[in-house]
Amino acid sequence: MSRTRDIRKILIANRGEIACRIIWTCMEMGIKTVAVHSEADRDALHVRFADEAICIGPPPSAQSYLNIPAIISAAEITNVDAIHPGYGFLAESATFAKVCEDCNIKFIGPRADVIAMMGDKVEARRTMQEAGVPILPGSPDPIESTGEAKKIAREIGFPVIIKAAAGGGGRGMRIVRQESELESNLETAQNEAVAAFKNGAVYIERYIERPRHIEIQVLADEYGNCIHLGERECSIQRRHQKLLEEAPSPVITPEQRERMGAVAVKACKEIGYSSAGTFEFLLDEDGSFYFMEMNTRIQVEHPVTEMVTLADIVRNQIRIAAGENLQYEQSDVRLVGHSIECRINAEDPVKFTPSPGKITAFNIPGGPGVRVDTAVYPGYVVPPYYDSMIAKLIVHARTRELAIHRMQRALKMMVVEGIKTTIPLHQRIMEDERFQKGDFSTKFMEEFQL
Ligand code: MV4
Repeated sequence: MSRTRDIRKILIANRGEIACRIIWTCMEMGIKTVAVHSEADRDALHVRFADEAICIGPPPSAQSYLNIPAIISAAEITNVDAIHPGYGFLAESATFAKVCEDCNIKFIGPRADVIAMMGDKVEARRTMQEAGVPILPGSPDPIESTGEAKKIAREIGFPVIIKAAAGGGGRGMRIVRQESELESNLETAQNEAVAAFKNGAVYIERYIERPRHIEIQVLADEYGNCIHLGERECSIQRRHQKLLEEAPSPVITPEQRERMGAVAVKACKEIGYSSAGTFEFLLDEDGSFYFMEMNTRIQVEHPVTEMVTLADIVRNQIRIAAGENLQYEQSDVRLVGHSIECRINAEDPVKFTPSPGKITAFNIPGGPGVRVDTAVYPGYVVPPYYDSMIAKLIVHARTRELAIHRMQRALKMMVVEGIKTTIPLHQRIMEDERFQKGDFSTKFMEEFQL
């Protein structure tokens, strides 16, 4: 077994449940941890459980969790070997990955140039096509003129979707159903892209009306070894925020899984991908799948994959970052049972508006097949500055039906008082007939009434 660098101490450039999740694995691996925190997070659990903690700035994330000089200074002062970025914040900043590299601190993730390539959706599409990944018919380059947009839209046929090259996660998209609407939508999309990303480049794709969002988890080491850990079904979302995820997808057959997994693994090898990563696909009603985006970080919903594979994805990220070889081959990966994750947000479940404040009572469900990833506790005050997710409730059972039943009882025993949460919404989804049958698309929540 090779190992090119020792990782004895890791700085976690994040907060909340994912910071605690990373600390769990570091503790199990005998790796020391450094927490960084804003002035609003002095009483946060990641600060309490890390071996050392450093305040990096005022509450707004632009001055703390996104403050590269402050984070690098904390890393230098504490003499860490590596930085784990978690998700969000700097996790997909090619600049941050490059700064870490230049400072001789291992960034736990893929190379900076790979992050940058995947961040440009036009370049990612081209790279994936060259690697043999199916993509939707569309423009090979950013659209330069209305005439060009019309020509391409006629070739692929309406409806089409205009997306920002620097976008992702659903921001700055326009659906166009007929040619007469193309010019105005193109202009709006370009203006929105400039405003949101300071980059007006947009491209066009065929629009799929009722897709499912299926993503494949991969693990790749620095020596070209790569495996996939199956798929996650992420179609149940609202305003491009996922609400719940499951593994496996109720509609993916073993053959389909093998096809999607093989495509993702081949692409990773061709681009020199290393670390954990996720390929997002749109699945059409006829079973065709198309590349949408690649996420070069650990994701919020990684626990459902951990439950059905028994893999620890954070442990694998750390081992890969230490220059170790992947520990298993594809034939070692076995999916067992079914897992569902409900994201518990401090939000009004009807209006989806934030509901920060003091948690007066808090109970975590237990029992077989129940996992809760959280960083809150009774008396904790949810600050208004960050993402509203306060916990992830994850269950595992032998079948999907049993997993739904287990989630229903776990939701009843998950008590959060003092603030509003999305728990009642999840209870309603678990009771929904179409959800129970696995008969849904990304449009599920538009048709759902609480
Ligand atoms: C699409 C699409 C249909 N056709 N692209 C939304 C997030 C961003 N990553 C891309 N998105 C979509 N792209 C084509 N060609 C539908 C969506 C979409 C969606 C995708 C996944 C999960 C939820 C979604 C909700 C609305 C639209």
